[in-house]
This record gives sequence, structure tokens and C-alpha cells, in this order.
Amino acid sequence: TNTLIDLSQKTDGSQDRAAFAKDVAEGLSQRPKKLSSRYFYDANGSRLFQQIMSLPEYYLTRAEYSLLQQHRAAMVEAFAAGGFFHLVDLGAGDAMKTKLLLGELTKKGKDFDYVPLDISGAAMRELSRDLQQTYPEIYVQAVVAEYITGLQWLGQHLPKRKVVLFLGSNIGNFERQEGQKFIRQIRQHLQPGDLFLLGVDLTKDPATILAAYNDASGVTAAFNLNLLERINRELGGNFDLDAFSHFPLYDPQEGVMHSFLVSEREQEVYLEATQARYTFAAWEAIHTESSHKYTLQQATDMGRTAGFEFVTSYLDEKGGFADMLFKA
Ligand code: AVI
Repeated sequence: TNTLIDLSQKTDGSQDRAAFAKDVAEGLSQRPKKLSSRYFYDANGSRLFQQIMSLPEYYLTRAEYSLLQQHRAAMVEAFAAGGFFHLVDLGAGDAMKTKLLLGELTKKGKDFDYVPLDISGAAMRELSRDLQQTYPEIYVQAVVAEYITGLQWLGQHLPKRKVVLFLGSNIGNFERQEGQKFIRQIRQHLQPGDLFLLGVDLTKDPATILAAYNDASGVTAAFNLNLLERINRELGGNFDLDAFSHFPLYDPQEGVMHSFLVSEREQEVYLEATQARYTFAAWEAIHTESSHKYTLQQATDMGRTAGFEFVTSYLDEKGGFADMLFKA
């Protein structure tokens, strides 16, 4: 029967709230101002992100889904070549894409267990229940943890060969150096012969990228603004959501999509949690997210620099998204 391991070590959420307040206070006191995109994903933000993934402009999810459909047979053979393995899914969420691999592995009778890891306890409980229904034959050990805590846990508790998935271009939300550091940390928790599959959004027509973060229906704007709503709710803030607007900007030389929230007038915001006021000049912006795009060469180099051997890259038919396979 499936198990759930909770390493998030919060009993009443107070620690989390204190860390959130500290990060927000620091970010709003800096010039230029910034807030971290890791705080996008409260219940509301996670729901909005689900909506983003089915927007016509947001090609990323569809591209990766279709490349998994196309290449799943080859991937599954590569994963299972060494016999039993733990399939580790970093930031699993609802595992919509991973289910394609789970289906293929089951169909081919491969010997593995599944270890989805996510910071959302609700998502992991739901996924565990869902898989119990759809794939009762798969042993699922869901882990609720931050990435780093989770990686330490896997190093210690999963004795067999590991295949680690980090899909969905989640690497893109790290600054490049931080992303490189994170891939190195993954490598350090693996043993020679373990595999790593990394999902990267590739550089492409800047207009296509910009549109993906500036959808006509305004879901991405709501997703960005939800950060201020969350601050109001959890930190006792008084942000006027009508006085801020979503502004996306793609830098084609750096290959990075930036999202901002722009203050449409001079204003002041008070946070109960910090008992402090933060002032905004008219048109002053808060940087809220970076989504880095990679060339195939950059993505290959990132894996190699982290100490992996490059095995192969699986692309979607448009060549806009890649799942890169590396070997420890
Ligand atoms: C989760 N992450 C990979 C998304 C991205 O594309 O950077 C988050 C997102 N932000 C706006 N739209 C989607």
C-alpha cells in the first residue's frame, strides 16, 4: 500500500509565514524591488497555473506532453535497462505528464516504484489516492518536501538505482547560476549509473515566448497579481490590486522571460506582519519571475558541468522543447 512522507516540518505554518514575511520585506526594500516566484503557488496560484497549462498561448506543457507521447517507449527502455529502479519525480504536482511514462512502464511490465516529490502536501495526498485507483500495481511513496530536503532524503532512503525526473521547464525559474548549482546538487545525491531527465524550454521566436506569458485571456496576469493577493491575505497587507499591472518582457539576448508588477501610481503599502510601510513611485516595478530558455548546447553543458554524462535529447516535433537525458 502507498505511503506518504511529510518532511515539510510545519505544524501550524508559523515558520513558513515568518520566512515569507522576511523574504517579502527584503524584496520590497531593495532597489529594484523583487519578490520570489516560489511564492506564486498557494492553493489559488496552483489553480491558476493549472489554467495556464491549458492556455492556447502556453505551448510548453503541450510540447512536453507530445514529446513524451512520442518518445515514451524509448525512454522507458533506457530507464529500465538496468533492472529495478526508483522513479523520482521532482515537483510532481498532479503528474499529468509523468502518467504517460507510468502507463508505458506498466504496460511493458517494468520493475520500478514511483517517488513523487512536491512542496504541496495537498497535491501529494491527491496524487497518491489517484494513482492507487488508476495504477494499483505501482508502489507509490509520495514525499512532501522542499527540493533540497527531498534530495537528502532520497540519497539516504532509496537504496536502489534511481531515475530522477525534473520536467516542465521548472529549471527555467532558477537564475542560471542557481540552476547550475541545483543540477550539481542533484548529481551529488545520485550514484554512478543513475539517470536524470531534465525538461527545458528551448530558445525560439521571441514573439512566441512573449505570448506564452502574456495570454489574451489574462490568466497569467491574474497568476502574477495573485502574489499580492497572497501577501494581503497571509501577511496582512493592503495592496490595491487595481493599482498594479502585469508586465512581461522577453530578453532575446539573455534568453530570459521576465515578469513584473508595475505600480500605476505613487502609493504606499502597509504589511501587518512586518509592521512596516513600503513606498512605490509611479511606474515603479517589482520583478516577480524569470523563466530562462536554453539552447540545446547550453542545456547539454549544464548537465556536463554538473558532472553528468550526456546521453540523448528528446525533442517535440516543432523542436521547441527538450527532455534531456543524462547519466550519473
Ligand atoms: C512553472 N514554470 C515552469 C512556469 C514558467 O513557464 O516559467 C511558471 C509560469 N509563469 C508564468 N506562466 C507560467
